[in-house]
Amino acid sequence: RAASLAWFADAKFGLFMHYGLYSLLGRHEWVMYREQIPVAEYEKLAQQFRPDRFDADFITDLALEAGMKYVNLTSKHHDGFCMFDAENDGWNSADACGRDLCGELAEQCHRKGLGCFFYYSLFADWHHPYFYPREFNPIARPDYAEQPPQYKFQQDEDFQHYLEDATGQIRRLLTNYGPVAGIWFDPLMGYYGRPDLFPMESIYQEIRRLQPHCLISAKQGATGTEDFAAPERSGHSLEKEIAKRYGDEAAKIAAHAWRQNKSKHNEICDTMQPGAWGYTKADDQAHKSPTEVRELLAAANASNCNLLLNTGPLPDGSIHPQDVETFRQLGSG
Ligand code: FUL
Repeated sequence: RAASLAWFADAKFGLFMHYGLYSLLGRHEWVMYREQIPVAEYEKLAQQFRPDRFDADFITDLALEAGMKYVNLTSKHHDGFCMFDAENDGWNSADACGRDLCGELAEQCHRKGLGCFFYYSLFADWHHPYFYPREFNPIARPDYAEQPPQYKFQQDEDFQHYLEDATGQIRRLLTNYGPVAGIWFDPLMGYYGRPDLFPMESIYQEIRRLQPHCLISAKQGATGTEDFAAPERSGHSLEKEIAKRYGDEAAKIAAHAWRQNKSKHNEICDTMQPGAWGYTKADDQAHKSPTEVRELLAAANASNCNLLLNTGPLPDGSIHPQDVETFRQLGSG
């Protein structure tokens, strides 16, 4: 892994993309949760998913033009919908529209020498029947007035069904798409509700067994044994917030992980649209400018971090025209 870590420390700049069913609604990637959209209704979005203008060749050219060295796509966000052939009862892009978007991106990355990372929402899944309930952590499920019939978790053992499926999907990402530069777990807050339910070390071991070069991150860190931390916007610990929400025990775990991780070569993630990672119509005018991006990049690099800069593709998978323009200008000086 030493070579991967050295490569990562040199890379400085990467492209992040939040693309999924939520993009169709254009109201933030947490739209299912925020608006308490019933599971059955949200599922209908899969039939409307037409990523006709998701063009991995174009995206990877654009990343190169901007001076980026890697690309990270949401292989599964909190709605549980997979952007690859996940073999999970149809809840994925391959079944929905015959496109394996992670595969398409991986192929272009490999062709052009870009690192290929996959974001994976391990600590929240609003669709899987056996993810844990809100009582453990309010972000685990939308706050529906009544428990939807699709949600089946009753006791801790049930979580195994979720873990088996999630680890199966991670294994698939690591065996079906060539060399993966890194797996990026999220949302860290989901971990602190019940950290005991997640066998992180064995998941990390399995990743390293399958692809020894693959880097691992879980935001500020779940165990502290991640290869790098990737806090949002500024390199800080979440300890106080975690203490407030989940108590002192959780804060201790967070503090330990952050102590282990903070001196590594890390990554700061930020997004072109203020306040959102997935395409959000309301913020259409307010994307970051090339000057702002240059400042963020310089600040991140000066603090021993890469910048992972997010764009939220439009419903059809095309990159927002303002961001295309900005990324091109970055490359031209
Ligand atoms: C957070 C998520 O909840 C956001 O939706 C986004 O993916 C951001 C990068 O991480 O934890």
